[in-house]
Amino acid sequence: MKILLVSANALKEPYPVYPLGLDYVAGALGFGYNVKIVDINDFDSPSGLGAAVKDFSPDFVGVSIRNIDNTDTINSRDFLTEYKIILQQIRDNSGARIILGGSGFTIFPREFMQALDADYGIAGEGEKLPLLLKALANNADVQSLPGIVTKETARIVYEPWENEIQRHFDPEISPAKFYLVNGGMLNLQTKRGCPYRCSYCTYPHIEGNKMRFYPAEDIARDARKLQDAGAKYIFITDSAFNASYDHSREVAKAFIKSGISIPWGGFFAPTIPPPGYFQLLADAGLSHVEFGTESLSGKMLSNLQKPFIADYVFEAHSQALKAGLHIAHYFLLGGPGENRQTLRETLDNAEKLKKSVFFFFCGIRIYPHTALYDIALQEGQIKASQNLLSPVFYRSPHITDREIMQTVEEHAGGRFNWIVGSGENKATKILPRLYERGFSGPLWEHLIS
Ligand code: B12
Ligand code: SF4
Repeated sequence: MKILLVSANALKEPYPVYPLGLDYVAGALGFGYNVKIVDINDFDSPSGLGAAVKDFSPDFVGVSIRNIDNTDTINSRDFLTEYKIILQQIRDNSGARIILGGSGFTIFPREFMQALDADYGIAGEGEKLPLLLKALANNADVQSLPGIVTKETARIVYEPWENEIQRHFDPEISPAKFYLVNGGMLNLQTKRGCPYRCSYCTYPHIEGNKMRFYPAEDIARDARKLQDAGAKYIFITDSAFNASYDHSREVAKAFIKSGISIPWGGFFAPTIPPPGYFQLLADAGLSHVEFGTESLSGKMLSNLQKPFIADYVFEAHSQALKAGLHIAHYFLLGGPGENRQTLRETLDNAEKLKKSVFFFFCGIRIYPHTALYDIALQEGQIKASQNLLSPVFYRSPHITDREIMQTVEEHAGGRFNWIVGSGENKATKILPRLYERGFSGPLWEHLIS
């Protein structure tokens, strides 16, 4: 049986992101199937994809839907039209049945099934694909399989995959080349799941609340494969790399043992690290720490259900700085309870975080299965029947987005490391130029003067 896996993500901001999920889907399919991965970025036009579909003549086409929209309150852009064109190319060039999956799909499975008129979908981990294919081959009832979605599915069962997980990465046949040439970044996952429950966040829904760890040696072996394939930088895609201090330390030690010499980075929660933590990670090649700080107001941190207080942020920052790491803090402003006072507190406290880049986003995207969804519903900002595939952002009733943005801009006073919104800021225009000149990695450290 021939299975074509398609990465439909053509977004190149902040940089092109390697379709890691498809390596796992290919790993789950194993050698029992004839599997080919194609990436929309490898074609000059959608008809190029059409020709590849025709040439391979698949029985099933799996389409990975990662991004729904660019999550930007100012220049909002969604990708539904692009996905419709991709599905049309597949249909025009084969009679294959189409299966959707991916993190974006998992947030809105029913909406995507309707909008794209696909045959099947898998909400959650794609490791379930062989189960779906086997059930279809045996004419069995697919509706009873957890996570399997059809246009008729009324209730979706989200069940984390507890069995073996295997990444299939072969630089000769994977779409890695495009990413190696454009930015040089590949990616890696060390565990799945986030144990925290921040009020606005989809990650615990996508990956589950229970952390499921991969053996440190296996991760280091995969990292080594990426390095040998020519990666200049590895991004660790875990929800929060340090959500387990023990496991992330094991990973760092395994990196050292297996001779990982390229820099790497990831998302971190600004909780208090054990002594020497960041130094060990720096010794293993960690170069960039991206803290999901979101606010530095005690009231807002509590409203957003963050697992830390402002003092923890200062401590985590200081330890990362001592280890010589590049640090960025991400802020989400305008959540429930945000007002002039909480905003002022956040901005004043940010001044205490030296040698850092700050990314300020205003207005929080409302997603189903989050506490923020319930708050927005109660406050009448959304309706229960509303289709949220088109982005809706939570607005604090106490302060306007405009005032938040203006206050941050004024406070920033033109400093390059204070970045408001995404994309349109003067400072963010530096990054594409650096990529063109052959630099690799997130590169936001170049914004610190
Ligand atoms: C890491 C990450 C990033 C990193 C990526 C770095 C890198 N080099 O990899 C950075 C910070 C750069 C980033 C940027 C952005 N991101 Co991001 N990111 C993530 C995150 C945390 C993990 C993604 C990941 O790699 N997971 C690991 C892999 C293994 O899982 P996976 O791809 O989901 O695949 C599994 C399943 O989905 C499924 N699957 C996947 N494909 C398929 C296909 C088929 C057929 C099947 C059956 C199954 C299947 O099986 C896989 C294995 O189990 C997710 C949230 C999350 N927890 O998922 C957000 C997420 C994907 N990002 C999101 C967004 C919005 C963005 C940005 C647009 C933000 C912005 N405004 O800049 C950009 C877009 C970048 C781009 N060019 O595409 C959203 C997408 C939803 C949406 N609203 O559109 C997510 C879901 C977060 C959220 N808000 O909910 N991101
Ligand atoms: S914001 Fe980060 S720490 Fe909080 S639930 Fe989401 S992934 Fe976990």
